[in-house]
Amino acid sequence: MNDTSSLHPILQPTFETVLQRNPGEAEFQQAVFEVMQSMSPIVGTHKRYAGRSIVQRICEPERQIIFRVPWVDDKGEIQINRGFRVEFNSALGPFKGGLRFHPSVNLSIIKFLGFEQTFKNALTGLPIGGGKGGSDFDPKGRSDGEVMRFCQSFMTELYRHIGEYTDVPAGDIGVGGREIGYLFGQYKRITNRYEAGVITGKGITWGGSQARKEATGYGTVFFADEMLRRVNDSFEGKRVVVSGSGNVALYAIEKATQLGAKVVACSDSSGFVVDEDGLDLEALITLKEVNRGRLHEYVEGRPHAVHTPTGQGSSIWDVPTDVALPCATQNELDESHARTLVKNGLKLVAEGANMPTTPGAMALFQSAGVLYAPGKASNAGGVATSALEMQQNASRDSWDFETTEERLRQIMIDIHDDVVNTAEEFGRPGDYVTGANVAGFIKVADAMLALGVI
Ligand code: NDP
Ligand code: 2IT
Repeated sequence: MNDTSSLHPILQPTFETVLQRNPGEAEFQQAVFEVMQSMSPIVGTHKRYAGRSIVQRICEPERQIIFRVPWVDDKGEIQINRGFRVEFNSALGPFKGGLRFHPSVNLSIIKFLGFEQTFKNALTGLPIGGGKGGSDFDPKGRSDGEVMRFCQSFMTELYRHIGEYTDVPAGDIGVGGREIGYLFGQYKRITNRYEAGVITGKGITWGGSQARKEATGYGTVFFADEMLRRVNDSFEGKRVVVSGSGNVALYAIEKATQLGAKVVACSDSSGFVVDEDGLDLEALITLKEVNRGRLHEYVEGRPHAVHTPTGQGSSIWDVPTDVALPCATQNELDESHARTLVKNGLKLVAEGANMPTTPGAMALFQSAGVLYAPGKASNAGGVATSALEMQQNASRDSWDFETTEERLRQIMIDIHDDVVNTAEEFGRPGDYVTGANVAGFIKVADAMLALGVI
């Protein structure tokens, strides 16, 4: 899959070393290969980024922590999970990135996420390094008490590694406001410090930021809106399909609808829903956020809505659409999905999730002339607003929703312009993948070069 011969000769041995050092870590290797492909056209001409082992150093996490998380379930039985925190790069600021609780979590997934996060955070222009963590704990079907006991045990180990100036976690898949509350509560209890800036995604009344919950989904749509504006188009009247129905998906649906689009489909791991009337966001939020329900319940009492369970030969990407916003998980949109989407008239893809598009699908979109934005640019609004939460915590201030949303919108416009200008400067106009990877890489590499051999 990762054809080393397509890389610049300077990068080939570097990538071989990554393969040898990280055997079997398919997701991590995939993420590194994509960045090296983008760097290939420039390492020959920009010698600064070819020497001093800068690419090798960027591919090696600063620190990787793996720990046992024992906890007691409601039946009184002891459960053991595995916890991770990969502190990838702190050249630009404290390690920053979410925690994912999902049964699929392993070291490869956390490393790919931490690697991507490093460039994403650089693109925000805010002083945050990159990291990621999580556990193979599955919150589905667990009671509030079980989730709390798990979070308390997880933080009992994690607390010694994090801090306002060291490493600042947040949410990701399976980690929302409830989990952040339990994690912060335990941190506060162990350390005897109300150190609000140690974690982001907090509740509004205890140090959280307005618009953080909405930020990733809103930011993805703001970014896509800029892509459309660049080609004299807009969301007005567009058909939109959003995969997932979690935090990122729900607020992408909201903002796209506010901008005049009709969002006709969303999904979870059990299936997808199509509602030709346009999805009813209020009902979705009640179902998913308040009741923690499953998506198939949405169609009850809605004659125009259809639910298709997973495993029946079709997927959400069979639904014809102008705009696709993948907001569920990595590698959820493959080459055959991409072919169907293009055949059905797709114009734009902006990733709300991290690496949801496989390399084959990405290549197909680019060759078909579909506007395509990689997650490290288009979903950066979540972590950017986390950095705004840190700013508010540091100044013991809190901003109103409109101010915070406007800051977020401006950050997404700035990232968009930075990515577009970088792609143009490096001879790939309109190529958001090259633009994002090169612009992010340069910011991290320049800081590392200035800081000596770190
Ligand atoms: P949530 O846990 O809130 O929602 C995840 C959604 O994706 C659910 O609908 C879930 O369905 C679905 N999903 C998860 N795993 C799979 C899978 N293996 N197959 C099919 N569907 C799946 O997470 P978020 O919305 O926070 O995260 C979604 C994506 O966005 C992730 O890639 C995350 O890394 C990325 N992201 C999140 C940010 C944030 O601020 N939260 C910021 C930037 C990126 P089900 O309920 O059935 O599991
Ligand atoms: O992937 C991501 O950018 C996130 N899960 C958000 C990270 C954060 O620190 O807000």
